[in-house]
Amino acid sequence: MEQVDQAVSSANLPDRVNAIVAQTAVFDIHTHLYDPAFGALLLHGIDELLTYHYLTAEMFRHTDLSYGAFWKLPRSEQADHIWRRLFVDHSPVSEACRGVLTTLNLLGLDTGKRELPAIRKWYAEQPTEALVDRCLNLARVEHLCMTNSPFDLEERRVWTRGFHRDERFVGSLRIDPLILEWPQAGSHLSEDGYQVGDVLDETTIRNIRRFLEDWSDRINARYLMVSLPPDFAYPDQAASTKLLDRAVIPHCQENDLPLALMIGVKRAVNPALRLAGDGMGRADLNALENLCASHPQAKFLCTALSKENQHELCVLARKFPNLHPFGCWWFTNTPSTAKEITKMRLELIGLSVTPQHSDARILEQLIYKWTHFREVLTGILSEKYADLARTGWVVTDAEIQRDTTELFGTAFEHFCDTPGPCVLPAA
Ligand code: RAT
Ligand code: ZN
Repeated sequence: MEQVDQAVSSANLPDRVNAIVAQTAVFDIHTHLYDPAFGALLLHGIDELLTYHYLTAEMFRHTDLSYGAFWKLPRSEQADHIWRRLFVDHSPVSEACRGVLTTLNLLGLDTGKRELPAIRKWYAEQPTEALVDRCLNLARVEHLCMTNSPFDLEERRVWTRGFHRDERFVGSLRIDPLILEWPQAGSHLSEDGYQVGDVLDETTIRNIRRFLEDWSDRINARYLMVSLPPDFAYPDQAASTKLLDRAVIPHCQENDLPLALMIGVKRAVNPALRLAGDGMGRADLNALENLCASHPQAKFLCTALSKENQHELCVLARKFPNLHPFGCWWFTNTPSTAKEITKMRLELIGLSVTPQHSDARILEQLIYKWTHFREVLTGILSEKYADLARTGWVVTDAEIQRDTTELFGTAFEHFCDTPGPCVLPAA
């Protein structure tokens, strides 16, 4: 009798898992979206969706237009061009194209008619605030992290002016220029009133730390973040090692903030493509291993851009509890690769991971990025629970809910909120 019950409960596992995964609220831990108070910095609308840099790069594989001629076009004509080349001349099967259609479809628009003017007309009638609510509700995103750069003048102006915060939009402090472009980045700090010199002496380090303190406070940062090239090395003779060891990591530890590392991006491989021109490479994760080992009381979030780095990243996470892998980043955010990576992570480190972030740059992308990932996760969890059921371990709905909640945000929050995960008594 017990045997039969187990067979029944594992037979409808995909439906039970789907019902739970589809409804569970998400904390999206890395996006490029902004609190609506930032006005035009929060991108939305069909022209932004169609000119997303993932789509722009794909379009240039199908056009006779020169880079220069394309960039001179007004945004709506760029969007028309991408629509014609990627959606009309060919079936839109790529993940970024499909994403536009999933998004429009879930917003209630008729994609079957293939009429861009009708879509534009609908958009013109949507107040931004209502669109924000609608997108977050459809994506079931409860909170999301912005990417906040004190090196961006437009953004800096809004923070300095001050505004009433929308609690759904959480701050994160992005510091790429500080780590990767020292001493040039120093000019931003000087303009901001922090006296720094090219040489990283005591005074300069003290002022960099004040800068980090002030900005972490101002934006109420959940973590600090930097994206790194594949050849990033640590420790190293470069300024980055000194900056990490003497300013960034001590600041993170003192304030109990994780440092998020996004490893593997080669910026401007084809500069003519502008934002779409970044590439990637397989990184040397010895740098990450050295960071985790030499700063056991610091906390590192990490995502890797190369598919080839994913296994090493998981193995490192097994060795270092102060390392929390997250997200299928950028070129790895396609259903087949996200499936492979997520499955491997669950198999190697169980549920102590945040398997996805959206990286949405345009508000409505939250809808497709989360819809598509929920499909991937449903398949993987169903398979894993079915494997367990065959051993006699049948999961309850409450347990499926607990696990999904963990993957969609509480594992991340727990990692952020647990002080010094490695402060273990010596054996
Ligand atoms: O995914 C992207 O949109 C990339 O352009 C990058 O923004 C990347 O996610 C990053 O944060 O550096
Ligand atoms: Zn990003």
